[in-house]
Amino acid sequence: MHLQVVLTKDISPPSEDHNLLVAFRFGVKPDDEAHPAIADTRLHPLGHDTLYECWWITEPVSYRNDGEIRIAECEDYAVVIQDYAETAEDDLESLTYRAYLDLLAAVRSTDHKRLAKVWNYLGGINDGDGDLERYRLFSIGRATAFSELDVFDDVTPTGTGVGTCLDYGLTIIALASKHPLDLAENPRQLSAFHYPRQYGPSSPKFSRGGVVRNDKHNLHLLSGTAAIVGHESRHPFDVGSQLDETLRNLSALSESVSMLDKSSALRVYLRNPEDVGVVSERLEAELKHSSDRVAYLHGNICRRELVIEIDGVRVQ
Ligand code: 3EB
Repeated sequence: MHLQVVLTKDISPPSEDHNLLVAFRFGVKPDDEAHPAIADTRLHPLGHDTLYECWWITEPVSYRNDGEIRIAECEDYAVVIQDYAETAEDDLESLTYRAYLDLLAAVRSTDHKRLAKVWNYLGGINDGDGDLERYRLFSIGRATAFSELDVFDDVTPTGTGVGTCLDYGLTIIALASKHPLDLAENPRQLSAFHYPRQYGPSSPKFSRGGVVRNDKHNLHLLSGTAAIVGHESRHPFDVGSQLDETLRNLSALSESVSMLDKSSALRVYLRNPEDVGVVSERLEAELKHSSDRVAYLHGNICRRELVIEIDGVRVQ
């Protein structure tokens, strides 16, 4: 396979022809870890000390730094990794705004101008009340940068926005491509970029799903998906019912971004680590494929009543 996305305990290529486009690390950094395309998500994997989601591609990949930003680039894709330390005193809105301006500049410096997916991991996502909640401040910073740089709703990339439980700080990992990107919205859900005012001064700028098409494979991208129908949260704090609703949302995304088969790699974010048993049992019965393609991660969801969110990719 030209591009392979695999979950492993260490970083070792499936063959000599494979190069690392990006590796998402969940958990503890091993002493011998050294590769320019590893992103520390600051999320802890449930049931493991360390887990990597590795994206291996049979193309040469070049790695460079642009200030604090890391860029990995190959024929078909570019990945941009940004990692900002932060304290409770810092202004998350302006940090996010500057991070996204830098992100878009970095993407535009590559051959891959189309932003396909952005994973956002931020500490203390639910800290602060009302419009001062950190997720809302983050959303304002991102929306302002997108608007200034003409990233309009019809080209808004797919996204994930999840809270890390360890520290404050903002980690942004972005995937861009020169290939066509077909974006999709979910008929069961209001587009996030149209969420009403009650969820914050700026709507969250992400598309629900998308497919990057090239002549070697199609890459299906799924945004973080939770138990939201229309724009409202369903089944507050009830993990079993939220899982069912989330799976209905995933199925309702068009066939083309359907994730539920054995060529997908999923991330399941759980607010309460003790839910991993019940969730993994139900999910794996539903998916009919083995657990080695699902990462269970301790993460907070952008609304306090939500306890589970799922995102993933599939290469076809
Ligand atoms: C939702 O549907 C859940 O702010 O980038 C999912 C995916 C969510 C991405 C983001 C937020 C984001 O609104 C939360």
